Amino acid sequence: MKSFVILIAIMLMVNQFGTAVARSKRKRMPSEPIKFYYLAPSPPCRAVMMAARALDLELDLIPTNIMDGDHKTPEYLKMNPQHTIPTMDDSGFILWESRAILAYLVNAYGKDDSLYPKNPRQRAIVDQRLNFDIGTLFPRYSNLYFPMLFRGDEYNQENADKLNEALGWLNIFLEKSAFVAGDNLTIADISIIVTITNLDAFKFDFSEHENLTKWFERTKKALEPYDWEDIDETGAQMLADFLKREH
Ligand SMILES: N[C@@H](CCC(=O)N[C@@H](CS)C(=O)NCC(=O)O)C(=O)O
Repeated sequence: MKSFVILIAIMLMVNQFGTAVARSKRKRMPSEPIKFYYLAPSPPCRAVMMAARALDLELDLIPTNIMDGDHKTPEYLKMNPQHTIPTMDDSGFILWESRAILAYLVNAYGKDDSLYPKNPRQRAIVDQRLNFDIGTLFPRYSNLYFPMLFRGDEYNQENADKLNEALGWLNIFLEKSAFVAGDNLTIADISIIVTITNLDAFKFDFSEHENLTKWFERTKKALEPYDWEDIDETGAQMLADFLKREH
């Protein structure tokens, strides 16, 4: 009798443990599709759209044409006074800044933490790369290309050299790992690739950076199932066509 009771108790514990594991692995989903204010060629919008695909999240896409001032309407400014795209609205929770959105989506809806690891040191490296992206790589890209895209200015060699220096640092980050923040794809790769895809479409030659060139091929492949071509390559090509028209 005693051993029968113990057996039942063990079975109950195993069952509860199994249920807890199943619950922790079950994916949380938004109660309704996340509203996403975007424009197809916008690099930060492209990063979030690919991450949403990787997380199997449905976005309610709301085209927001910054050329027509859709981002400066009173309604938009009430939501995001900084008037930037992308902006997301997850059942009333509003967020902008693409890298913050990427982190939120993985934290809130990732079935695991592989895209944004919880381990403090691994996460710190992802954060360092994201900060490098927003603070160094993207500004150096935009210093070179924004004047060309939006003012029709000439190519500036000094700004190109600065951009190339940042690419050199990225190349060094990639000496010891397959992806920018370790051995697997993270949101840092997804954030950084959109700039590199633009450079590729603009025919900026970064082939001297071998690790970077190999990483670009590897990351494109990793993102293929999440519509890299449709989202990232197509968006970059739109910008490249615009650049050609300006020159
Ligand atoms: N750091 C921001 C940059 C957002 C940004 O500047 N987006 C551009 C389009 S790519 C924009 O909204 N420009 C219009 C404006 O700033 O008024 C992010 O990553 O979300």
